[in-house]
Amino acid sequence: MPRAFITGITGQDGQHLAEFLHGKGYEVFGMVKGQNNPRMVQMRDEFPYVEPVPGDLADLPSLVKALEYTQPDEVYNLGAISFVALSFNQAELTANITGLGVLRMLEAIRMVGGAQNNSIRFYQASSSEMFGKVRETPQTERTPFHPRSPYGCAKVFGHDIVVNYRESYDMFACSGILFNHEGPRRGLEFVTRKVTNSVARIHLGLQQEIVLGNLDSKRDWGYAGDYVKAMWAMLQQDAPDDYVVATGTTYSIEDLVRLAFAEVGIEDWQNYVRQDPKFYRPAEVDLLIGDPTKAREKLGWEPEVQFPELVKMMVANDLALESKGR
Ligand code: GDR
Repeated sequence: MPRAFITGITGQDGQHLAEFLHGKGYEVFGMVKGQNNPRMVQMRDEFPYVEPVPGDLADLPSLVKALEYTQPDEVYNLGAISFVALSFNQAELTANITGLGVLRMLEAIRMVGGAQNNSIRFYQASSSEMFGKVRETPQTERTPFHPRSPYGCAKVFGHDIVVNYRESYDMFACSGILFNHEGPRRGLEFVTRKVTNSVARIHLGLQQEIVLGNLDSKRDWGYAGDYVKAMWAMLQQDAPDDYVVATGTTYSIEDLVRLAFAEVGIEDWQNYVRQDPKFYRPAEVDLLIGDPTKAREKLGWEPEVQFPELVKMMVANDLALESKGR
């Protein structure tokens, strides 16, 4: 039975990946930080097959202990401060967890012996936020980075240190440059879920309006359930490499809002949306659109869910949740 160790297990991607790997016959271990972590209760109920293991990306000895205990074949580093807006307020914490956390995990793998014989395969969750103020469109694995937030800067460090450890120590370490990926498990702080949940609540008479920031930025949005399959596929190749994972299409926040309201039969969405500068970011990423050619050709990976279908799925889920009082 192959063994997988996942950081960020309680997040959206951790949940999808745990489910996917369990379906493939893996023994799944999930790193859980903090004492009495409230998300653990939900995890135990929904994913009883995941064994929780204590650890923290800020604490190298805890990572070493976790690897010694779990003896994994594959490590997926999904743990991070992942909310871009928060990273402007907690820049140092973001650099420590989202950036240095990657270095600590790589060091932990070397310490428990994985580097010498390539026995532990490592996946790093890199991000399209690294492209930031994009140098070319669409973005590929060769597009230079120009991050626009402390989060993006930390992810660039994480990405670069993975390449460096791969080249320096011959580690089987891969980065997936994942563009935005969403779904019913997305946290309410991210714009897709914020919109679909608010639309459901407005439809049910539980809320009057949605307050948003910039409606003009464009994102390449896919379904998280599709994207975790690419993570796994990267670690099954003969050689480690980096891959862009995206749909190759882009939509604005305004498109998202229009599509979501249309799901509940509201066309005059402008009457329900207010913009507030507090949701604007000090520096914005205006346009993201990825070129997933390499992932398609080398991994045989293709997104199955396109954006309109994704919005439909998320609104339907939020309608079901909100109508039974969550
Ligand atoms: P992003 O996702 O920053 O792209 O990073 P998010 O959903 O937070 O923002 C997307 C865009 O929407 C605009 N926006 C708002 N965003 C939020 N959260 N709330 C609002 O009210 C709002 N109004 C407008 C933002 O300005 C932005 O342009 C996500 C995260 O999951 C990262 O961790 C990941 O690396 C990348 O996707 C790929």
